Amino acid sequence: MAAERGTWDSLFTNCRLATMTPGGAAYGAIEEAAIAVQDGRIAWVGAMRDLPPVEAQQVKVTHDLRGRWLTPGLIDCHTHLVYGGNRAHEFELRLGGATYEEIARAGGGIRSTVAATRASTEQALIESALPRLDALQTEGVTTVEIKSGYGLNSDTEAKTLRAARALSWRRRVTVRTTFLGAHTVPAEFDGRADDYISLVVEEMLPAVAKDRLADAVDAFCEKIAFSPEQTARVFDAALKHGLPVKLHADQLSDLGGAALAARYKALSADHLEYTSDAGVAAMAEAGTVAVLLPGAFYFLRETKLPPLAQFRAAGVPIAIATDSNPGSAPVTSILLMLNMACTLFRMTPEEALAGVTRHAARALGMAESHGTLEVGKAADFAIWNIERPAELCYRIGFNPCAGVVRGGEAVGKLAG
Ligand code: DI6
Ligand code: FE
Repeated sequence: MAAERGTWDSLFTNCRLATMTPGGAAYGAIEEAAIAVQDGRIAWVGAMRDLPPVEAQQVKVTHDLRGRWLTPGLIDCHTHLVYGGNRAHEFELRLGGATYEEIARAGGGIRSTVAATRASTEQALIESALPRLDALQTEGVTTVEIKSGYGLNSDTEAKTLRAARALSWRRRVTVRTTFLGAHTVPAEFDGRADDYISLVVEEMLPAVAKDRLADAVDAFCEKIAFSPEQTARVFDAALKHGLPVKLHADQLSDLGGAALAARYKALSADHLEYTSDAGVAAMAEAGTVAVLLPGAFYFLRETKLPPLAQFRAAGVPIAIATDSNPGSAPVTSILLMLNMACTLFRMTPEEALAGVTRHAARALGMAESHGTLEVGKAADFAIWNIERPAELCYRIGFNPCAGVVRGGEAVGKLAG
């Protein structure tokens, strides 16, 4: 927190900071605080009384936040934001008694979104994702991970990842892309899952890596998708191309996905309702983040809770994300996920907030540069009209966000 002499691009004064740095006060809170920005990064953070004489700093712009709370920009570390169409009809079918798995096995589910995504132009995919991205951003999200996985052929997977990257040029938001070619077996490979995996590892993944379209590789390890052996083939190829891995693991059944992900030093294993004690231990050992997705849990009316107590006891970092997708989580509210993480999973508000900041950054391999308010990290902030951080988790359907700053620049207008 040493005062650097020089010019600050902006200084936010009279705020309360939830720095989310671990080990000290709850939420890493600093009351009566200030935070300064230089070249898109945090240049100074601390208590107002320790602020070096402001004249000496030649601050370009000062924002008096008049007691508002400021948190790190929120990070949605697991979404499938780019896709064609929607699946409201399957929602009706499920309400009529069909299960998610039955619909998938009957050729609906992911495959119906694949058909709509293949039929969409890249531009149409961008345009349809923008309102969803805007909804997240309005609630303080500054970084979003976006997976492919509704293309399932080389052209459409690449189109999806390009559309995802393009979103970051259309909005002031940081996008991390993940190649999820192994999401499900496409209809044209029915009964030939191994052949499809060969296509993924021999053609699709090398092309995605060559064009630098993805920052990580994911797979869906599940009875209705891919076996642990098939998943391992995808992971071997990912590591060969220098890409870190993540996994949709143990969502509907325990195939040992969490332990498999840990064996590959995965950044994260996600969903995890059915994860065993051995899976938890393997994740702890590997430093793999547990990404919990309460929106999918809720929307599929799952009753098996992820092993939260075990994750806590083992010291596994827990992140929370929307899983925004048309089938199992048509969610575009990160604040609602904070609420659900607390009400459904009994996480504490502080754990939930760490789950969309510090731990979410780690799940994306961005812990060095994002996720907490510390000198040198990206100046990504959300500003809130709240009295205490727990309010972010407490309300349902209310957005107290008063402003968003990404890379030191305001997204839209900051509330005065
Ligand atoms: N698990 C999920 O919850 C999403 N993908 C996955 O592997 C849902 C995908 C969908 O139903 O469209
Ligand atoms: Fe997902």
